[in-house]
Amino acid sequence: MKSIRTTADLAINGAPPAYAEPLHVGRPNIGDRGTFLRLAGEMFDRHWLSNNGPLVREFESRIAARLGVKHCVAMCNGTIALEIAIRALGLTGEVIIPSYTFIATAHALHWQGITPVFADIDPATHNLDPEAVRRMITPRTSGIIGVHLWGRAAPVDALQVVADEHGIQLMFDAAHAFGCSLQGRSIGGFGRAEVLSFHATKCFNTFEGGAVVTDDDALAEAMRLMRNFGFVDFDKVIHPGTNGKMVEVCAAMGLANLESFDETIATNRRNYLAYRAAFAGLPGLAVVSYDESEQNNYHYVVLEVGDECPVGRDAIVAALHAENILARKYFWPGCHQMKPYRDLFPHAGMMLPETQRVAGRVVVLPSGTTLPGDAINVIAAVITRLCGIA
Ligand code: T4K
Repeated sequence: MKSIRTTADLAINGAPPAYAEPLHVGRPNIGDRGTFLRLAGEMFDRHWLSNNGPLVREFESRIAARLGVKHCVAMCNGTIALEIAIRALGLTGEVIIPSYTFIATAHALHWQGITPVFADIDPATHNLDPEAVRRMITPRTSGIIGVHLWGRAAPVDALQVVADEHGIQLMFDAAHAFGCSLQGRSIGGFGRAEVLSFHATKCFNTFEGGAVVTDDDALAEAMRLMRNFGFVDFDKVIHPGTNGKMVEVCAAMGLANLESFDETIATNRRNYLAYRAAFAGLPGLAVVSYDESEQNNYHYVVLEVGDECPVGRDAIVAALHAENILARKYFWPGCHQMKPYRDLFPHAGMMLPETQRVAGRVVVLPSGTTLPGDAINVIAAVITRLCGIA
């Protein structure tokens, strides 16, 4: 086991950190290189690199089959996929989202002149609280975007009730939730549409990439048009659009990574269980749990630092960073505190007490297939020594 110092020791002794190379949250999982290189070679032979090529089409049908949905519309990244889904659903005015999410959820609305209205979360799940959503509805509200944070399902049924009561749309940002389920059903088939991210840092990646999945034929058709400038034929555009296309080399990466995805999940689960065991019974420290009766991708190992912990979240992050362990404060300070939205809603925090509390106590720890064998013990030792409980 590596020798662990406190940040104070480091400052005094100038000792080197526990790891010479940083340990990252979101270090990419890279599947079988042989499969990827074979597919990339075939792509070069075909001289077909983008624009709905055969690899993208195969990738889309494999994702749709895995999730049990009718349509997968692959895109260049999750943010553009969100924007296209939002536009295809005809959302306007105000849309309710959590503030406790990655900034892309808010930006995808704001970028299109739609106001993101932030509703508070349930501190037990970190997901939207349906009653808080209900409180934020106004005559301008056209929809709700639930986020399955950490891959744990948002309260789909309760949000659908709220949406139906008000005749507004419901879709999901499922960027974290590829490979996860709710009541045995794959995430991907809920609401009018769900948006996936296949960014390099996600448990399953296509370098950059994303997709909208849906059972709605007309919606899928509209999104296929929108991601390719509205073209239906040479010289014929029938819809406003943008360039949201996934390229062939990204689909090749996705097809290669799909082959090892179940192994990736198994590794993530082992890491998650080892972290849970390492922090079990320690005052004020809890690894957020995944429901073992569901499918989970176990990608995010989320440590909550409660009031009973002798040191605060920020001190823990600083101690880990001093050891070159780049733990993250996702999604602090909440979208509502980021400049574009703080300027729009300077007093939003008054409506978001749980968001502010949770955002101040969460630290996401490194995991994934590249995690060194000793890392979980080292990380636990840094934290427990800092807390004076080791
Ligand atoms: N909705 C939600 C709920 C999301 O979480 C996201 C993305 C989206 C929508 C939008 O989907 P995309 O448009 O991105 O497909 C990272 C990712 O860039 C972002 O995709 C992700 N969420 C978010 C949770 O994490 P940052 O700002 O933390 O990225 P960055 O550059 O700090 O990288 C994270 C860590 O990964 C670093 O420690 C470095 C390491 N890393 C990164 C890359 C790209 C590597 O080791 N290798 C790499 O190739 O946002």
